[in-house]
Amino acid sequence: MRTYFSERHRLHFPQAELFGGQFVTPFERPSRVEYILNRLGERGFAKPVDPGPVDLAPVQRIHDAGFLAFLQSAWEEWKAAGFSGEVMPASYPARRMQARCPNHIDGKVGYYALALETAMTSGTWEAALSSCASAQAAQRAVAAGERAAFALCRPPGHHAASDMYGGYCFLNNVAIAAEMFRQNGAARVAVLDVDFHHGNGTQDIFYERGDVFFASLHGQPEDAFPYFLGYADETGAGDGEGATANYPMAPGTPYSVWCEALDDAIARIRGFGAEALVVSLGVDAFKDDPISFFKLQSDDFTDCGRRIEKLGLPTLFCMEGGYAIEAVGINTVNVLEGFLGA
Ligand code: 5XA
Ligand code: ZN
Repeated sequence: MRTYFSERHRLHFPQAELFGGQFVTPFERPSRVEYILNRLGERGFAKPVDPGPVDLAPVQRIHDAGFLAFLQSAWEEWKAAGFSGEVMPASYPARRMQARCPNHIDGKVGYYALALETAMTSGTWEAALSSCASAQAAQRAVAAGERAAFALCRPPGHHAASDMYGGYCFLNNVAIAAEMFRQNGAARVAVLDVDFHHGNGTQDIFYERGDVFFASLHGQPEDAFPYFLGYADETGAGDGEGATANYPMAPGTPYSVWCEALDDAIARIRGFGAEALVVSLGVDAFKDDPISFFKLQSDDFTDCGRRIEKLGLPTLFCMEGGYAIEAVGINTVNVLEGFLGA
């Protein structure tokens, strides 16, 4: 299985994340990918391929034009406003307030952000584009006949909605790739999100579409980020009614329970008749993840990969979260090896 990866992810490295009332070094940091690359090398995977430039047309099909313009110019506008720190929201359109986009960058950031923790810096936009380019290059490889490919995306993408960023995500890589499969002729596509956190952005993008099935296994919203989406009774709307499946699970959930949800999601995807599969591959369901609360062991990720393979679909894996830094490489590669039958 080929890996697609851009060194330009390094352009995104904020110094601060707001966590527990303090500024800490972001959990989502460049060294995460070093652990994954090292593990891929140790296990004999081919050298990663640089994806080349992003194709903006599929990005524009998924994301709002005003949102893309905001991401592109946010850093310059922030500096021009006289701010010397990293781009962070401070004001939000809370309940019963106007949902109109302000002119001042301080207001715009609050308008487009869905969470406070995710800072932007001078290189964030370029890094987000390069992450998306990896997903696109991997998608093209699968669409051209490869059984599977791995996009080592950083920053991740599944929290980004058409017009919102946050949860470390700016562009929704899996949604863009799923849309590319549709444009390439797949009548039905499925997105399976196994990251610990609900893929609110992906769900929101496809909620009213009947051609893309979305399934997410995640920490229940009563207790876990992103808190405000991901309940089991969210099942899609309009043409998309029945094409969303949520599996919220409680603190302490072990693999025995988690994999029953996985099997159900897989059965639903099979029943949907998907012709291609995009996996939001986060490994923060791991027992030692510092910001999550499931209890998966490293070997469980191998079993997860095996079960996904049984679907028999052309499969694109896109990296999302996972912050138990020394295990992130092992757990990620375990999923890929399980899929490959190693
Ligand atoms: O999958 N999403 C994440 O890992 C980001 C969680 C951010 C929590 N503030
Ligand atoms: Zn996550």
